[in-house]
Formats: sequence, C-alpha cells, structure tokens
Amino acid sequence: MGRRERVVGSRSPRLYSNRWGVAMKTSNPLTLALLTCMPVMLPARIADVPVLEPSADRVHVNTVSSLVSALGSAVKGRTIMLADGTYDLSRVWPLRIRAEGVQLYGASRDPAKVVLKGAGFGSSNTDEELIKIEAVGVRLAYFTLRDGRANGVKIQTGGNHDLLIHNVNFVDICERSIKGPDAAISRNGIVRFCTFEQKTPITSAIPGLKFDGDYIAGMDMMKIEGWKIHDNEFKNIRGMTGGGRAGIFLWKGCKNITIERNLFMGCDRAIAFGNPSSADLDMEGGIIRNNFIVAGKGISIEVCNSTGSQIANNTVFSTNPGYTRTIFFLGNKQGVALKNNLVLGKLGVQSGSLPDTAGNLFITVASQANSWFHDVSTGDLHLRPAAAMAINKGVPLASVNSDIDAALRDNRPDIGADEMEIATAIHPLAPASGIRVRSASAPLDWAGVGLPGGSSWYAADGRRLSIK
Ligand SMILES: [Ca+2]
Ligand SMILES: [Ca+2]
Repeated sequence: MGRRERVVGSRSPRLYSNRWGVAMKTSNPLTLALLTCMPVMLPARIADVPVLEPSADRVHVNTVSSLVSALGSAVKGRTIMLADGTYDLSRVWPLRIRAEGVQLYGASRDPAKVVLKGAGFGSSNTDEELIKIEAVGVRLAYFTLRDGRANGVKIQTGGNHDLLIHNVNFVDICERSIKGPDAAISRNGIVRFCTFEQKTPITSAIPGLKFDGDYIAGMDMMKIEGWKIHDNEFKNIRGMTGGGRAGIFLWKGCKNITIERNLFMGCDRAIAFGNPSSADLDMEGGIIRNNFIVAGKGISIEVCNSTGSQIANNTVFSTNPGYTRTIFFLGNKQGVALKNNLVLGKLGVQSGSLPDTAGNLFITVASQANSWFHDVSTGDLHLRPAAAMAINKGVPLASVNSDIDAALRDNRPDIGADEMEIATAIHPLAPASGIRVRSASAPLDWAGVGLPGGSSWYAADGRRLSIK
C-alpha cells in the first residue's frame, strides 16, 4: 500500500485513504491504541506524508482571469491558492510559471474540488499545453488537470530543477500528462501521490492523431536526473491500436531515476526505461522497485539502451502469462539487473547485454497464481499465504530494504513488491466483536472493539497493521 494521500478538507481529523480505499484516520493514535489495547504507536508512515503548507506570501484566486493575472505577476516563493471550482483554460493556455519557487495549490487540498480543464481530450487544438514550467523550485499540488489535447504539464525551458508535483490528478490528457522535452537537464523532480487516468478511448474521430493514435503516455521525459516518481497510480493509458507509450516513459539522457510504490492498471505499457527506436543512451543507473502492475495489452516493463539500471521486486499480474515480452530488454549496455520480480509472463531479450538475474519468479501458466493475490481487480497484488513460491524466496538486496507498503523487509525477502505481513496482521475474532493482534516476536491475542473492518495504520517500525 502506498501512502496515497487524500486530505479531505482542511479540518481535523484528516482522513487518508490508501489506493484500495482503506480509510485511515490519523488524528488520534492514542485513542486508536487504547481501543485496540495495543501499546501506543505513532502511525509513523502516515505522519511521514507531508501536508504542503502555503508560503506566507500568498494570493487567493477564484476565476480564470485572476489566476492568469496572479501567475503573470508572481514573484519568487509566492503561493497561488485556487478556490474550489472549475477553471476553463481553453482560451488562456498555457499557464506559464516563470518565477522561482512559485507554488500553485488547491486551497482546500482536495483535488476533486479544484479542476483546471482544457479544450477537451479530443479537441482539434493539437497544440494545447495547459501548464508550462519555466523556473526552478515550482510546486503544483491539490488540483485536477483534465481534458487537455496535447500536454498537461511541460517543463518548458529545461533546467527546471526541483519541481514537485504532489497529489495532482491528471485525467484525459490526450498526449502527455507530464512532458519533459529534449532541453537542458532538469534535476531532482518529485512526482508523488498523483493519479494519471485515461477515461476516454482514443478513436479515429479525434483530429490530428499521431503515430496511429498511439501517441499517448502518462509521463514522457527526456534528460531528467535524480527524479523520484513514487506512490502514484497510472490507469488505462492506452493508444488506439494498443501501442500507447508507457505510464512512465523515460529516455534520451535520463539518469538515476527512482520509480517506486506505484500502481499501474491496464496501461498498454507500464514502465519504460528507454525507447526501442532511440540511438542514445537512454537511462544511466536508476531503479524500478516495489511497483504493482496489472498488465494491459503489451509490455509491462521495458528496458532499452540503458546501463546500470535495476529492476527489482516488482509484481506484474497478467491474464496472458504466455506473452513473451511482459518484461522486455533491448540494446542494453552492461550492468542492468533484474532481481526478485514476480511476473505472470515471460522475459524477452531481443538484443544487447543480458541482465544480471536472481530471485525472479516467472509464472507462465494462467491458473497457477490465481489464489496468490488479494484483489487483482483493484490492483491489490499483496500476497496471500497461497503464494508460497514467492514468500521468503527472494535474494537480499541492499537496494530494496522495504516494500510497496514502505514496510521493512525481513532477512528472507519475498519475491515481488509486497513483503507479506502475516505476522503483523490483525484478524477479527468475529466481525463485530473484536480483533486479535499477533506480533512476530511473541504472538499475543488482544481483544478490541470499535474499529471497522478495513482499518489500517502503521506500526512505529513502518509495518502496516490492518484489520482484515
Ligand atoms: Ca519474507
Ligand atoms: Ca507488505
């Protein structure tokens, strides 16, 4: 479980929910602990989710014209606070953010209530780019950006270091929700707690389509270094003929990118380090770890023209485990490692160096892993005890000491993104009468009442506790 942050309103208690809809109330760990007769434990991992505060220099806007005006006159470090509402950008695009450290936040911190929209997913305005980043240290948070014909957010000038995109929902952006062009290197960006979702299919009715209608991706970035892309969801990013680019597509001079704890559902491709048709060194270093992928039509993880990259502890579910390119390598240099991945599907290596492999589990018979996962339909690929072939069967990796829940792994790591939590799970004795807590070191039973099934929180050591 990634710590998908959903802050509902700004009054306490704050409700967070994970991506499988488990509500977590974080305001009263003491009450929670008393209710469950547990030692008082702060929900450390939830507390780690930062709530962004606006700067002291802030401007409130509630119309498109006031938004455009505020951005035009923004000075270094100012926060522009968007009131709840819908902002039609189709006549004012692009919004240009040109001053260092400007923050554009939804004031209510609820992205569902602050909507910036373009001319439409299928409009004829094939040049439409909604927000252009032309400075360093820019922060975007707590709004929805939707219905754009070309790019959602573009790092326009290059050298746009330290960009933070936090809890932004991208919906129906027809080409790239976030675009990094072939410009100067942009370092140390962070994209977290965002959703990238395509709700509308691409059809030939959309004018001006490129590449047979397959020119769509969640993030398509060139020349970025040191970025961290974590705890996001990518849903149904699909081209017209199944050849859409990836949820996350990184190429042409990228370096040391971390992609972790993301969920991918039904994308034509999920993650791509490199472009098969590129003549460049596409990725140097970098790690893809602890991601859940429910495969779409094609490749789940593609690694091309890369060197020194690690693909470790990802879980890939596919209803077509005989597919020969679920993991696909092409034209790589030395030093690519593929370890501890749990994959329903096959590994294809077309050319280049073979990866260093250990601890992987490839399942190619559809029925074999049917009972291994919590709920494939929601992308919940946490392991069940039936996954004995994966549990404690991985190899220890210095680069992967936690899992998709940010819980610490034990010294016998499980294969895939989830370190199963059977030792710390809390199971109801009866649905309404109480719960039982067991710990790994000294199994104990505790009686407790008053918590709904599905409640979930974190132990001080980072392990997630939940009521099943
Ligand atoms: Ca283990
Ligand atoms: Ca886990």
